[in-house]
Amino acid sequence: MQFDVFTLFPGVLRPYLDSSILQRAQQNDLIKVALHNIRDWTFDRHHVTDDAPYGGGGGMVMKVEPIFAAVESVLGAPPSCPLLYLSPQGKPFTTAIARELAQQPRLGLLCGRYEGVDERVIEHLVTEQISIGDYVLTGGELPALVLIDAVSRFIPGVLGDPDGAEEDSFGNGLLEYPHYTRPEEFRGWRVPEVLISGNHALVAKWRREQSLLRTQKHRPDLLNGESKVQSTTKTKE
Ligand code: 4GX
Repeated sequence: MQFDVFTLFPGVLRPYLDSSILQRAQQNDLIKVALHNIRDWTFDRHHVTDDAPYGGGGGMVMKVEPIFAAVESVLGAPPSCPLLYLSPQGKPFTTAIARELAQQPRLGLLCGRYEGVDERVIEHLVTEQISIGDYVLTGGELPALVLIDAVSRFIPGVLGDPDGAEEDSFGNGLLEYPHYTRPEEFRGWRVPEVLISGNHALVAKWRREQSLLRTQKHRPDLLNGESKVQSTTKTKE
């Protein structure tokens, strides 16, 4: 799968992509990430990528022409694949969306800075807006990395374990059970005895229970199938 990232700061993505699991995925040709500097598609003397908003007010807006030039020269006019814009105004990113996007052969990701991009980019070039959470960052680069990372985990071979991503939290709709490794005792804190019992059935039962307990305690919304929107209805306990 190929990711094409359009950004004013390609340098901030490279070190993360070229480490650990994503580095190995690129070496094994399971994913390819091309970084495109939007500034390379400015044709004025000062390579201007942003400008003051019409109507006044603070902040700067990313100009429409360099973004269209960059995206259309890389992905075609019109683009031959989805172009996602990372934005707090987008659809909340979930494991289901990550799994779905992993089916695509190619994805364009547009990273905004400042007050965002000229709305004509959203209206006429972007196919979908995605949000990684209800907070505002300084740019779309971290959200793009989050998306690439979460999507790549669903591409067969990226995780060593063949059914890796499906086993994790949310893969099965529950939070994960606790994990331990050696030593058996550290500062008097022992690993739960069941895990060193060698009884695989008991271990499986304990893990299932722990997953349920944790989900009930920290994310009851995942069990009740209720809306992700926090309920304001008061209930006992
Ligand atoms: N989930 N950001 C987008 C520029 C911007 C500002 C306002 C539209 C409107 C974010 C998030 C996120 C920072 C990316 C601001 N675009 N992206 N950027 N949360 O915070 O995806």
